[in-house]
Amino acid sequence: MQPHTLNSTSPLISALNRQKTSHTPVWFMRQAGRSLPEYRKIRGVESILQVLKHPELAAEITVQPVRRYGVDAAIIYSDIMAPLDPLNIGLDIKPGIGPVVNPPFRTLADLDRMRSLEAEDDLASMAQALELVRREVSVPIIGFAGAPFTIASYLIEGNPSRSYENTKFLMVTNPLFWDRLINRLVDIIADTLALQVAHGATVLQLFDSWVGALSPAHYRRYLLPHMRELTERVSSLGVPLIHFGINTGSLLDTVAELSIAALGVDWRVDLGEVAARFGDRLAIQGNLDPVLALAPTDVLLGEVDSILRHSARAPGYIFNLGHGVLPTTDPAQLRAITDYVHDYGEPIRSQVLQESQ
Ligand code: 1CP
Repeated sequence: MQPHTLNSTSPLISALNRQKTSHTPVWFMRQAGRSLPEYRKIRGVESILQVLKHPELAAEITVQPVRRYGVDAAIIYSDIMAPLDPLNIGLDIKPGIGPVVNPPFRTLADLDRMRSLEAEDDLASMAQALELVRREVSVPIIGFAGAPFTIASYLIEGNPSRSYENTKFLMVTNPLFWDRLINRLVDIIADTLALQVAHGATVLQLFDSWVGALSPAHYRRYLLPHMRELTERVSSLGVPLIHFGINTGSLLDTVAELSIAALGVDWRVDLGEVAARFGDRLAIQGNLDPVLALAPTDVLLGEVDSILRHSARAPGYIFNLGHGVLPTTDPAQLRAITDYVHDYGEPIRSQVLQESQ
């Protein structure tokens, strides 16, 4: 394995600054755990919320994929709902299901059930895990949080949903409830990200996984002002922020107005088009369909090659999947992607660019 480069000159940070890189950086959403045998060995059967109470375990799980794949970043092992766990809102993360909130948040009175976050105390385990990871790796550490809509969807629905009917209903019918809830979440998210930076995160990602369920008009009306405030607060931390959501093709023009460094996209968008449209302002991250990592290696690498070609018009580009690693993925496939992107990413991208000029 090649020695890791220092944080300040790491390919990930350079790409986020839309500068030239020694190789194309790559990491995988949900790279920590899931498909790794060494993860399953130490993970046990407890809820992830219990695992997160042991910083040395969380740190080890964070570092495993960096060792195994040689990826260009570690992402702290946590969950988008973890910062809400200490707030006593009736949260559980059920193995095989996901976040459950009982009873769900539906009225103004429910908001009083959620106390304020005291990040240094409430998230002390997360801070310790970050400090441990910082000693172990020289690649950048990505801190992350869920964005307000995606967290609100779990609080209001009470469980994973694909229609978000209660969330959308309250959003359009109860502006007082909606604005108060989202304001509370903006505070929690901004404080969580600030804590992560204070303890070693040098890149941040905001997961707005489910916001693609909204129309562009509703995104503008009910979320954009809050997202502006959140991303402006985060930009004062001085580290690059990546925005990610699935199914967000029709929202990208609006999302690109936020104070962010990079747009993360899924496979439903044409990467070439996104690179041409936003690459002069933002770094671009994505967008291999995670299902393709299950295909035979030659088929998979053909798809990786095609994505690299389509990315050429974005000076800042980070290879990633378009959503999280599927649990059935063979780790050797992720290693093969990483090696291919490292060896051929920049030669391919500069060749395509030259040919188009
Ligand atoms: O690399 C990593 O795996 C880092 C850890 C990580 C991250 C980045 C976890 C651990 N969760 C997340 C983010 C997360 N959590 C997102 C955004 C990314 C995405 O869209 O996948 C979302 C929406 C969640 C919410 C969540 N937590 C779900 C999805 C539920 C749904 O609506 O479909 C699930 C299944 C969880 C539980 C969870 N989070 C993480 C793990 C390892 C697990 C599984 C725990 C278990 O089953 O025991």
